[in-house]
Amino acid sequence: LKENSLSEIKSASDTKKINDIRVHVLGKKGPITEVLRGMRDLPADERPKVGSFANKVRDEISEAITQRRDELEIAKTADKLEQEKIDVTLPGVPVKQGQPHVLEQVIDQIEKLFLGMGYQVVDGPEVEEDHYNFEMLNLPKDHPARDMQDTFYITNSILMRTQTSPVQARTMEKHDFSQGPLKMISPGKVYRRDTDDATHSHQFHQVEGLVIDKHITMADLKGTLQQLAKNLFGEEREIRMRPSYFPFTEPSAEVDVSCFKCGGKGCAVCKYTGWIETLGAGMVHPNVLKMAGIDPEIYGGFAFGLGPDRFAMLKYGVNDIREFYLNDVRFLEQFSQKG
Ligand code: FA5
Repeated sequence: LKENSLSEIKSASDTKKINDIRVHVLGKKGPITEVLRGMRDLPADERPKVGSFANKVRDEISEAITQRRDELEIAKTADKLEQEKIDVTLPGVPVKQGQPHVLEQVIDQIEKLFLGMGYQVVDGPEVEEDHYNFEMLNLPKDHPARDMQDTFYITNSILMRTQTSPVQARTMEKHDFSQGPLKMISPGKVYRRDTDDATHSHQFHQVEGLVIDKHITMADLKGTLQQLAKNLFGEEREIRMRPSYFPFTEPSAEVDVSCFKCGGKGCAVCKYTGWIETLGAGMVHPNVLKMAGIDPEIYGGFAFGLGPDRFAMLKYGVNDIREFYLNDVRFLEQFSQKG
């Protein structure tokens, strides 16, 4: 039995076979167990002899099994390593590297500029309450100016925000002026039931800006926006402010940026006037301050809301706002930051 088993173990070619042999020879119903079990029928003086012999055979077989199993495992691992060998000298497959979307790049640049001027960047919800999107901004229900921003309503009082201005309402409400003035910007997505065309999208971006302190004037607003235009579009750019109307600012202005060096691709968005409308702004309306719990006799400030999509069009001479949302890699790759 021993010789047979040992030679079978030696020639076993996989671990399953080894296991079969172990069960067959050493298992509960195997011959060795049988011998050991049968010992009670033997005369007492023969028991130790037979017992130690059977145990010795069992130990030898068991050791041979362990040894063979180890050999097979090692061979298997070596085989696997051989098969999975990697030739590190082969040329690699280049990994396609992504980059921030061009709108993200423009928003980043705006954030950096304002952070440098001591503003904080504040987030707000895109699914907003009518209360913050309109009412707190001096636009009560049925106010005709609501028509200026055709709205996606979810329920009577919940909507997709049409502007980033609700974030200023939310921030004003919470601000503690004993800690200093309020200076914030709030970038994010906004939604309107506008028909998509070359300069309008039903979902676009805005960056809200707000400063509230004592003695803030329209000159502070103009200086800030001039700084913004020059930082984004180049030192040679100018801005102009045209009287306008927003319910939450008084006076209000529409702000245009000059299309310097007309004749380049940028001219297409500038048409023939030499100016492009980029943002709305004004001095925060006393009603808006009051609703947020701020005394308009003491504090005042300016606010603006700009469209990074229009900024990006002007900066890079993109003629159609829809390009930003088609996600054609060939278009997006043109704005690689790799230099
Ligand atoms: C507003 O949304 C005001 N909340 C801005 C504001 C903030 C005024 C604070 C005063 C004080 P308006 O609807 O004009 O204003 O939009 C602001 C900017 O968003 C526009 O100048 C334009 O750049 C951009 N914009 C507006 N509608 C669209 C659209 N459908 N697609 C792309 N950009 C748009």
